[in-house]
Amino acid sequence: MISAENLRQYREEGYTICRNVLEPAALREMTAYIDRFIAETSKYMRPEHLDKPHVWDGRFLKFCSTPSLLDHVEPLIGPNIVLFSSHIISKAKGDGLAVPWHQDGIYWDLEPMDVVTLWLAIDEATVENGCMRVIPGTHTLGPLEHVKDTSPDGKVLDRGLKPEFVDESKAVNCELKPGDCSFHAPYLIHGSTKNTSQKRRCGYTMRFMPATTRMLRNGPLSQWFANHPLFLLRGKDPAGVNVYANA
Ligand SMILES: O=C(O)CCC(=O)C(=O)O
Repeated sequence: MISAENLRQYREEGYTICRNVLEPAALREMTAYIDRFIAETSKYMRPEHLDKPHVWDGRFLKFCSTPSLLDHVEPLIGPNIVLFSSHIISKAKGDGLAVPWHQDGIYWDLEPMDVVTLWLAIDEATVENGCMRVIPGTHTLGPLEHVKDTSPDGKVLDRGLKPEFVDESKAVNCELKPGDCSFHAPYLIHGSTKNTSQKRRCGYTMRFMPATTRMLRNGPLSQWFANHPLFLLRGKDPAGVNVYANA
């Protein structure tokens, strides 16, 4: 379960790590399904870019609804849990793209920006294979300026933070074993290096928000969000600010 120390760290530092959030059998099932999904999509999509698989494939929606995962999310955002998005980001051995330093919140039209990302390790994630790196405490800075990413390594996102906002000397490596996860807040500065190792690094990110967060369908990013489905996975909808695809 998530501990009081996890909650303190998430609140004060903007991230925290929990071990063994999935039963071994559930992890095996998810890993086998993701392996097959990566193989099937490999002809037309890099494995870092498998965005929103839960929208197209109900099995991923089921994975995101795993009770042990939601039990960890609930103390962070409360009992009414909405799946906002998910993304498989797998860096193949010897050929895994870097993720530039960024803040997730600048890509989202949410009000308030109350959402938590659960980054589930499918493979072991280490410094060598490009585990996620975070800069603790930066989640309170609010949105910062991002610029077109021109580095030869950072190609998963088209934009990265202006270098003046990133103090790499303060970065923490989120090293995880399969079945562990990290949680991070929307404005936490984070990124990862490319994978030149001989081990794949696959993670499945799931982004959850409380039912009180409104997703703007006509906001500045409406080309992404006008038709983006939300799923109420646990609890009720007392706020009534969104429409849910599974209601
Ligand atoms: O998987 C990574 O290296 C980065 C993931 C990320 O940026 C995110 O989950 O918000």
